[in-house]
Amino acid sequence: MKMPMRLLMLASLCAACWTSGVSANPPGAGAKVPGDFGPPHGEPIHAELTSPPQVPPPIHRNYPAKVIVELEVREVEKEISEGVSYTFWTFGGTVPGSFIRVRQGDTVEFHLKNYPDNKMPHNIDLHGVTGPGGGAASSFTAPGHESQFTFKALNQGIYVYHCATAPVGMHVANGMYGLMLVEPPEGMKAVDHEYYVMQGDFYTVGKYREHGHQDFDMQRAIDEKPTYVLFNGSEGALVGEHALKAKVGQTVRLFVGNGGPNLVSSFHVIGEIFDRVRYEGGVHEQENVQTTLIPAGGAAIVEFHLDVPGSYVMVDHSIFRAFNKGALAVLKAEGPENKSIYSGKEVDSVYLGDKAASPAPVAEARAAEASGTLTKEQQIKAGEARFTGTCSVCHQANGQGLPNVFPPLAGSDFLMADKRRAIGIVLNGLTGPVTVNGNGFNSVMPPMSQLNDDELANILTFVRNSWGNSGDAVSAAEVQELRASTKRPEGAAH
Ligand code: HEC
Ligand SMILES: [Cu+2]
Repeated sequence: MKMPMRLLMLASLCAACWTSGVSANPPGAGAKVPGDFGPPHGEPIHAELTSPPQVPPPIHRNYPAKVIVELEVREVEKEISEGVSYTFWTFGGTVPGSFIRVRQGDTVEFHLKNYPDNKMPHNIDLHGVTGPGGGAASSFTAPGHESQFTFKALNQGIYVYHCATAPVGMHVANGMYGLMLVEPPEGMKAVDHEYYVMQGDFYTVGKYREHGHQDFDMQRAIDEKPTYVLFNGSEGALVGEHALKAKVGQTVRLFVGNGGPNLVSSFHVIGEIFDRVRYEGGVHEQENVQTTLIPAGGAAIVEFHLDVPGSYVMVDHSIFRAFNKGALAVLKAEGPENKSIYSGKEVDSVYLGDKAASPAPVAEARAAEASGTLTKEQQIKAGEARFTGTCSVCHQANGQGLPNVFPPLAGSDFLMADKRRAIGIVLNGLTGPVTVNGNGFNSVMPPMSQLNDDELANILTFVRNSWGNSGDAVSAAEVQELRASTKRPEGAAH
């Protein structure tokens, strides 16, 4: 007797939902669905896709169209950090993948091509698609093949897409994600610049900045312990000459995604306040936001205007990721000073770290080291680039230190007296009283053991040959030898 009673209740619940406002339209073919503006009009349009950090232009169209998207998966070897290469799996050859821009109500004919030289099958799950798997099942594609499926972009917003081929985590960790913008029918408010930035976490067998080709490390990925956390797939993607650009007085809109696979991003621009954030990529706006949370597999649209020139550093404010795993990008604003709003100095090397200097000499030295032709001069130049933002915060850019606080490296008798001791100081730090050029210091220098052997060797070669110092070069082998012979407590920087 109980079962029929239950069925009856279910039936009446359902009856109630037919008459509620939510389901005013009967289901089935021909139903009117919100965001469905009817069949596509006009000739099919080929979507213009862009590589990051560029965004395709606004759509300015007042009718639904059929839009053809052609995306090719490429497995490519690229630089993840200076001197470190990694095999990325990509949508369109870049990490993140090509930016797709359509209008709400558009019918999207999606073509996924898997480049013949690729090794893996791939597919695509678009979070902006209504339908099981977001396209994943319909788009499974072997190397050298192409698949096609069609969907209607019913919901406006900014949506992540990603590969969903097993092992899904590995495909995502290798860079298989990107963004699709579904513009509202009336378009978006005009701004001066639109840019595409996407965070991701990467897992390599070698440690941070360990040179050479690095393989994916599955166990690290499972443990959620990334070696790199990056914007746009490389440490150098958005710094130096690749920094984003704008002018004082202009407005900037960033489409910020987070591909994960694991980490949630606390996205922050140092020195700016977001005027508006469409958090979680939805339609609601929050105003005057300092840091916005972007989940893995999520995105946000942030907008701000620039009043003061300078370098604005974008970070994941889980801050070790920014300074020790690479999650740092720069927006450079040019224009006249506005001292009534901000009186300070322009570039802050504390926030830029070693990215304040040009990485070119570092790359040059590494190439020379690999070919066995490294000269002292090359080491000095490379060391100077890494000294900036690493040692200069305390010992100052000119090596003079600060009286009673930080001892000088310039003309330092203590430094020059013992090369091996100097290597040990940088590796292991220094505490207790020391006398440098007759002046006493009794403070603490933290260990700098996060530096690689060659970075440390180059820095010390620079320091020992600058500001009146002159000495022989320090080799990576000398650093390696001392590092290996040093015992450190469990958990101390390696
Ligand atoms: C956070 C501040 C800080 C940073 C960063 C720092 N040092 Fe030091 N350093 C100190 C302090 C403080 C001392 C003195 C420690 C003491 O009193 O025992 C010192 C001492 C030294 C000495 C021995 C004294 C001398 O002047 O000859 C050397 C050499 C040295 N540092 C090199 C470096 C190098 C190279 C780097 C960058 C890789 C670096 N330091 C980064 C604070 C720092
Ligand atoms: Cu894939």
